[in-house]
Amino acid sequence: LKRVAGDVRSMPEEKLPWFPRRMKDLDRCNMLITKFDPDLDHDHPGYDDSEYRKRRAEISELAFTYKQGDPLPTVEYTAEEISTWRQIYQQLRSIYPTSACSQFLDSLQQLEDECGYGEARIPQLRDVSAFLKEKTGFQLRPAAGLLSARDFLASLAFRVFQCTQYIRHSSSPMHSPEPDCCHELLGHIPMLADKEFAQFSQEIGLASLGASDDDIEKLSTLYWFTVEFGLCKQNGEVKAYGAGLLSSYGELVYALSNKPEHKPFNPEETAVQPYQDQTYQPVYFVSESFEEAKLKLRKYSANIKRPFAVRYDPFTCSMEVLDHP
Ligand code: TIH
Ligand code: FE2
Repeated sequence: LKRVAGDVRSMPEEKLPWFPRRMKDLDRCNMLITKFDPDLDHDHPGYDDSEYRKRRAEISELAFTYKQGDPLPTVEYTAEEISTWRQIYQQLRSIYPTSACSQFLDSLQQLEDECGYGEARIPQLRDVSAFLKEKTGFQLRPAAGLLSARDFLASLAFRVFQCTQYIRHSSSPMHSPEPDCCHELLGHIPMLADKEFAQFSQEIGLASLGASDDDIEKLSTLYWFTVEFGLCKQNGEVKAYGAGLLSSYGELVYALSNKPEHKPFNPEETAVQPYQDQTYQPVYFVSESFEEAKLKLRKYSANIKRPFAVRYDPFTCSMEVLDHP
């Protein structure tokens, strides 16, 4: 491998999509998808609730004005918001021991012991980010809502996880079609505190940098069926490791029942499986183990065609771009 001179965008062979090279460039990776927007979508549970919409706009503003390196904004949650959180926490907590994978359970225990997790209050991103940084080097950054796959995946390459800070509408605690703080804090954070999972997440991010639209679509589908909705075997039983399951009582119970289809995880097939983002998935992919999912995914990523390779330099928090020999 040798270093590429100059900007990869000036490479003659083909036009490469822009991608972040330094952590600061993540300030440009915040393109929102206007899907499930409480201001635009008539089916959104908060559409008819002007108070809720006002609150959402207020919290979004914190993300819009955030710049890499700023302290993470804190949100003073209202009594109603905390009560939604409490209900979700209690219900999910009661089924985690039988439904969640062991890595999740270990991390959640640590978050409860060391980071103020519990039903009484909604943890602040600032505290959680400091916790994660010590465990796996991941850090958080506030996001105003659902981001484009390209931007979201790119931040993972830097071990930065973009998190929403608002909470779902109180009328639908069991399932939300969009991410919210319950999804981030209960679904993603415990998994990101696991070393192996953190590495797996960063690798998806690295594979996405400068990839074609077609490859981004496949990677985000893989992400969907692993990081969001993945199941894995542990001691002969099927357990959840996907964040979208671990933050939705309704879907977690459903995914582990005999109603949906369970298929073995195989990246080539998984990458082209159509997915459902309004309600529960009709199909889930089951890995033999965590290690298996990671190895298979790494092999898949290595086969994505790009005229260069990237390597993250953790000392300078930047990407080294190398061309192939
Ligand atoms: N459905 C999840 C929940 O109810 O917590 C949230 C999401 C997961 C993936 C996309 S949105
Ligand atoms: Fe998510």
